[in-house]
Amino acid sequence: MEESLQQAESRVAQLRAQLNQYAYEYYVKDQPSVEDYVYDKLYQELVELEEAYPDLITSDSPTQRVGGKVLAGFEKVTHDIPLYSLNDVFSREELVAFDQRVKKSVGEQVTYCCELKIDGLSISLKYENGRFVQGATRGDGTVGENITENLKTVKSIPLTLTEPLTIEVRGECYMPKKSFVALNQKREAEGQAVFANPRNAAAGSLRQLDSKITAKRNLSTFLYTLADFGPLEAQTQDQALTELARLGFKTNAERKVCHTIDEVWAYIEAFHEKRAQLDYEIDGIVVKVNQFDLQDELGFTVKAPRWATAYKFPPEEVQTRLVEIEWTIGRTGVVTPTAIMEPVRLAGTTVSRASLHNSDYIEAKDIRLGDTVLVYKAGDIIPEVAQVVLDARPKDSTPYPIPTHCPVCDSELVHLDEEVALRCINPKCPAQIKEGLNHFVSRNAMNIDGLGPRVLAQMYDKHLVADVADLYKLTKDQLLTLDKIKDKAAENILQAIDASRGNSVERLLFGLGIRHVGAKAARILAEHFGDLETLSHATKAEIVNLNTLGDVIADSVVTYFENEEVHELVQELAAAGVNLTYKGLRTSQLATVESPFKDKTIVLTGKLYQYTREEAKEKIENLGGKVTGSVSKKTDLVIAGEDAGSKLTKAQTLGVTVWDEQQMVDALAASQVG
Ligand code: 0OX
Repeated sequence: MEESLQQAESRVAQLRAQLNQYAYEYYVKDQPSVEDYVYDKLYQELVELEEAYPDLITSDSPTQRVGGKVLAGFEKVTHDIPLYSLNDVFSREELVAFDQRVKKSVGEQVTYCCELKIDGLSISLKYENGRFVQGATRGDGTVGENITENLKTVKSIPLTLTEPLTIEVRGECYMPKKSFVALNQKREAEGQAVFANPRNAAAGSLRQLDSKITAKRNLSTFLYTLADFGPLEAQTQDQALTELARLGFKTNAERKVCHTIDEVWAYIEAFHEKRAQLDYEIDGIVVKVNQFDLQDELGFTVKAPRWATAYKFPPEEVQTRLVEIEWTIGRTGVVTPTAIMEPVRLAGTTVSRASLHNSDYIEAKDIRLGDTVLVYKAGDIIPEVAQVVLDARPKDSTPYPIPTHCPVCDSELVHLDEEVALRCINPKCPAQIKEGLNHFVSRNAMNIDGLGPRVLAQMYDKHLVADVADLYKLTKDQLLTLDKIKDKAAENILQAIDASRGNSVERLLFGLGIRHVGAKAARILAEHFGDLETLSHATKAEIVNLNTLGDVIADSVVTYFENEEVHELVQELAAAGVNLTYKGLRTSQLATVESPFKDKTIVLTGKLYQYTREEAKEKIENLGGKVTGSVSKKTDLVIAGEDAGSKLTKAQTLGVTVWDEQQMVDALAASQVG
């Protein structure tokens, strides 16, 4: 037995060394030396040995990269040496100015190490005696989150270094373009929301509480610096990168030491060209003073090193042809144009639709059908038409005729109160009514499942439903006349409609779609007036006196209830058994709620999975929290779901506490109504 344990021990060591070598060649060097099956066979042998001798399992074994326990949340990690950000430059002039500032400080002997600016997430990796012990996100540069479990699954991150050093290494974690495309294809096929770009996909993957999910996401890394170069010999950034590679890290091979700023510019231009061919996204070039002694002389500002700058590429633009302009009519009658274009690849996704904002935008840019247009992604996410390529305009082209009449009901379109938006003001416009029905059943409103836009549109077109009260008169036989609605679906729909009868009245109030009355105003009104009947007789003064709602909302509510048809609708709803009273918590009750949300100003951002944004908001508000839309110094807490973007970054910059979804869910569950 003793002997076999020893044998196992030595075989395990041998297997790990071999597997680590193969993995290094594959994931770090990008030069596989054996077929996958060779690796798989040895890996399986190691798994079996570790199963037989669990005492031999070590945290840096290759078998530990598959992910494991699910965390409740991410712990905070304080970076002893902060992670700096970079000052940006956007033009050759600004770059030259940077060069001049540097030379004025440290003289002409300066050289620059140019690196690709990888568009990923900054990470910091700690090694003790050559073993990976902790991995963290950048966070606000001073405090990040402990994502060790997730980073362990990233195969290019060595679990053991080639030397037993105690160091902290920094770099970028990213998702290769190919993996991003494959992931989105899979998500699309499974009906999940796709990621807007590889960066968001990488961020979403690193923010998983279940590291098994991260393990499947095929992330990679490029490391570029150390928190402290003490233990290494390097005198320059270029040597530092060589050292990092020697220790087993993946470094980017495209760096170049340049002796003049013209040479730097040539490097920038070359990679601007090559950018599309790279396997990973870059958003610019980082230019660093190469010599460490000169870096030390230049030092840091509060935020960034004076010895480096990031040249940011202009946003990617592509040309495509404008085929059609689609006009959609919203619930409030606003008519919005969307460009329908020949599909093109842009910044990682295929785009065929772009926002055109409003009719003024089309006129100002003289956008015409058949035009070749330049499209870019605003904020890297939403496609927009930047301009028309006039040289490519067809000779027979004519200005685009802005519609004068509603494309659905043909009534004349107007601009209300100097608005840029065009509106259809026919309250009987089928498009508006359909949108109104969609709004009525939506989650924040009556929350009726099973009634998607297509089903509702059919109900309306088949004259089963003309207004929201008609939903409560639907019969099973009527539902069965709709496409694709069979017995079970019809029953479910009827059940969902029936359940909504019992909703507290703020849902109905919001669902009626009174102009300017959002979910929050609806709740305030419902709580104060108690029922719809009382609210319908409220005066403007009574509403304004609540001190939380302004003139515009008050006017809108009063005007709404002055309409005779509205009274008929309310009577019909009452007759159909729809609850018209407030059933939620009173503010006086809120005062007794014990919860971490009480009296806190909270911002929700990113994608949530366990609740919708609105459900979360309602729950937090019921616990005495105030949910606002933008992050400021006054924000107490930001709840960041998957793919959270600028609001999260801002929170981190301001040092606002950030929770992930699970932390919120746990806190909601733990909160008691006293
Ligand atoms: C990148 C990248 C980012 C070192 C000190 C301030 C910035 N995104 O590829 N940061 C840095 O350098 C740090 N280098 C890079 N290549």
